[in-house]
Amino acid sequence: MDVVSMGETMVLFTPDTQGQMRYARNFSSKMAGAETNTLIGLAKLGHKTGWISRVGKDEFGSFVLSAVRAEGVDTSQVTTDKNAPTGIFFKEMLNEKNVRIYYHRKYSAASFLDPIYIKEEYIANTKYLYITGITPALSQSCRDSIFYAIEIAKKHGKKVVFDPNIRRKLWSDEEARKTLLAIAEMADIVLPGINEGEFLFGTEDCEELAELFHNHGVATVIIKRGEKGAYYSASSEKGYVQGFKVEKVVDPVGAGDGFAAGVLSGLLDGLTLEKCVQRGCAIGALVTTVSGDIEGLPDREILEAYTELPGSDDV
Ligand code: KDG
Repeated sequence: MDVVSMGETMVLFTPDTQGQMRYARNFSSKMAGAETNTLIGLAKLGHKTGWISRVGKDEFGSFVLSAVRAEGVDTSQVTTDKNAPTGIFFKEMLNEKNVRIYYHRKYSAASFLDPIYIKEEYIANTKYLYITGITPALSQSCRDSIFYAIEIAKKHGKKVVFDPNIRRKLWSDEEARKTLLAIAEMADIVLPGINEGEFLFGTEDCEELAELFHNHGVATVIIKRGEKGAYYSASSEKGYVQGFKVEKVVDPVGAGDGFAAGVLSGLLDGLTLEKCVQRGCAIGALVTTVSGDIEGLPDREILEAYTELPGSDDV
């Protein structure tokens, strides 16, 4: 595998109309989950990816599993739980900029992920382990699973890439801060959004934030600045990358996962850090142009056509 990740994927219901969801009568169903969003983004670019998770032994579980598999992600490490349901969630689009998420995932099958379901050789045989801050927020056994997976990756000299992906609905601020910093300290590359950096360290200054992460032992820090682009910092290179212009944002959710796919894909292709970050920005922008988390993720042809813009070649 090129990249392995672990986390929950749910059925996503989106009202067919914008506005308060209480007035919605028709919903479209899709599937989404931060980790599989990134794995699917990578698979669409031709990389080999694998997902570790649990789904319920129910119709939604079958849907999620076959949809993730159909996108080219290996699902051999997904186990089925006959006692707990597959999680679902709703995305209320008040307008393109104001989106509210409602989870129905407490005691879901994925929240019963446990180290006993993790096979050492699966992580030992990947190039990158990709972790987000959502999984450790789901339950104590999910948190244990994350730390166990990182321990395996480190034992086998694999790189750990971490997106804090803070979900304040899932845990207290205090618990989130403590756990996310502990994970960041074990990661090789950290990809926080600017607001997440502020949440963790109390500053929105990119350069200061990067230094603070470096002081916590993180070698490479890439800070997402939304439509403004990103800032990257490693011992060998640092700098700002411009964001890609988007004519009309349709749905901003999932842009960060697309960004992670772009960065990881660039690393796998051996690009410079700057080019990796540019690819991340391009994919993040593309994701926002389409409704749904994964539907805007590009294949190579679409990515190349999109990035054939002045000053953005070789992305
Ligand atoms: O990044 C998008 C995800 O937040 C969304 O797909 C749902 O995975 C999800 C979560 O746990 O919030």
